[in-house]
Amino acid sequence: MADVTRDTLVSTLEEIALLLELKGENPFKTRAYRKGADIVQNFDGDIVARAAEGDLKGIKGIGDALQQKLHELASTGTLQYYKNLKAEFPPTLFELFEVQGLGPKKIKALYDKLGISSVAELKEVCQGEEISNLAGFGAKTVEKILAAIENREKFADRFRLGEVAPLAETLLERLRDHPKVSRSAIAGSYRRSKETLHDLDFLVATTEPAELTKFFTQFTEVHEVIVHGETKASIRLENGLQCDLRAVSNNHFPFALQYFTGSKEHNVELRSLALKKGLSLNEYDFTGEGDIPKVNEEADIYRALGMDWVAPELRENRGEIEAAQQGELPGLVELSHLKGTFHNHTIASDGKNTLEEMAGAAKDHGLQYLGIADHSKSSFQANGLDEDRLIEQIATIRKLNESFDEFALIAGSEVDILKDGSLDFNNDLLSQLDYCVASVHNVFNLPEDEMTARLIRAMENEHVTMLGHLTGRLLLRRDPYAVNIEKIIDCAAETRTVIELNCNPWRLDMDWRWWHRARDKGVLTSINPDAHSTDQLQFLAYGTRLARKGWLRREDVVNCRSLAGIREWLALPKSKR
Ligand code: DGT
Ligand code: CA
Ligand code: CA
Ligand code: ZN
Repeated sequence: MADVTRDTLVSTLEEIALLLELKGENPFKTRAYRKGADIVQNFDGDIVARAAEGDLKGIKGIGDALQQKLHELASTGTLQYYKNLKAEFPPTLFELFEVQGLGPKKIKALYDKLGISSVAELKEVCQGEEISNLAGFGAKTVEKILAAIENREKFADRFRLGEVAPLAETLLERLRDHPKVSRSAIAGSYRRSKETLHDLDFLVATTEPAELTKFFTQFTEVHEVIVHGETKASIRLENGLQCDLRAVSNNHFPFALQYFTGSKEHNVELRSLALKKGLSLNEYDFTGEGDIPKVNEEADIYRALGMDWVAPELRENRGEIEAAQQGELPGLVELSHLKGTFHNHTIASDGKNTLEEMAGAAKDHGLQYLGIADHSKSSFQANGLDEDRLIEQIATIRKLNESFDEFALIAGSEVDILKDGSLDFNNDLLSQLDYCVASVHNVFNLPEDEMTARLIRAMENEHVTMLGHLTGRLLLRRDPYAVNIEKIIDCAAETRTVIELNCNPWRLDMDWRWWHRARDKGVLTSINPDAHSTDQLQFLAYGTRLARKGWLRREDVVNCRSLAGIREWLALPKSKR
């Protein structure tokens, strides 16, 4: 039986609602499913267990029909009603739901009036004349749909780091545990901690390569074997992710690891350095006329070329080679350096856990403090707090803090930056907080200079400690909004505003490519999980990987300070930070 989670229940109910809508069923019925999905999503308690046990009586908004369906789904892993409903439509129809900006109403019109049931058909019809006769499909809409399709194609077969990491580590462990494997690694963009990846590059050192490639192609997650050779295999997993395996001898392993870690640009530089020393470097060996350096591990290769070992995150040919030759690589921040974190949500706005639960989880992560930053009132879709609720939350936090030993919650807010750059709360209220994260949550489509001015105005406020998710991007889904990042960095340096590194794997915002420049201007960051549940404190690991990729050191990351240190820092006027 497939694992049923809260997400399974929610997405099944939502899909049923869509399908009923497509069938033209009575709106009350569709609404009941949508509402049910919402209730399940926000239910405070183990809804999956209760559904499995058939114990859903008395939950407001979930009637008998829904109760039965949730019970069937949670206890058996499938739902016959949903299967039958789905079978009434062509399977490619479901692709349409993935096109941004295409809601159920439009999908229904396309399906009913033009018989469109796949993205390919949609693209074709959008490029023709016929569609302009359809109500609701003006030139602008059609243009947007085409752009969304293009986006979808552009992002096809790329995956977010956070989306593949748990699976990647599971598969690596399986290879590592194989009795014939002496060394193993995931190389490629994964090892370099790119925010999105095309495929995973596994590497093992073994005396039995053929046995290992066979083992690999027989993983239960395999959907398709693309290549199966003696020393090399490629598989596609059920989720569409391609994984390559190369099986090499123990002697070749350091060379293969170095080569397949990339980046290509970094390797090109390295090979030309080798040539200057009369050495030829490839994925197996050094070769050449004179003395051949002895290599047991990757660092020996770098040493032989007269440079320090380069952390994989930095291998993008963005200055790391020169720094390594001069012994000037940065000492990069590590997860264990983080002593606390800011920007976390609770049930007061759109989080799933209470203040106490979030504090407990932060302690479990070894943190000394946790900044709470629930949404502000303009983010009504996220149940943002108004002035009274925020004042009450501050008092609750102060009270709770009396019960903690060597741990503290820090009272903040994620304050909306309004369209004109003013903030959702007045300075009087902001001054009662320990800190504040300021973020944009609406009106994304301003021209670049207006958006930049909007953010700058917010940063100029004495009470704005840090800027949240700078560009609003959602990786592989929503492009960043137009903003002049160079100007934002300059303003952050001048106003002593921290720019957060939002660790949510969908965001990883500000982008890693900007951090080196920011840090050289003295801008500080805070590695923030934007946690909406206790589980999401795990995101700190992704944020740390991306901070390293951005050349950041412990001293550049404000939440590496101890509780005492951060209190002192927060007490300073902004200009002194
Ligand atoms: P991606 O697209 O996210 O999979 O990125 P990578 O960097 O993992 O790229 P991939 O999987 O094609 O190759 C892994 C590494 O192998 C790459 O970073 C450098 C090395 N490599 C692959 N093909 C070539 C090549 O044609 N020339 C050189 N110099 N290196 C290569
Ligand atoms: Ca790769
Ligand atoms: Ca590859
Ligand atoms: Zn936010």
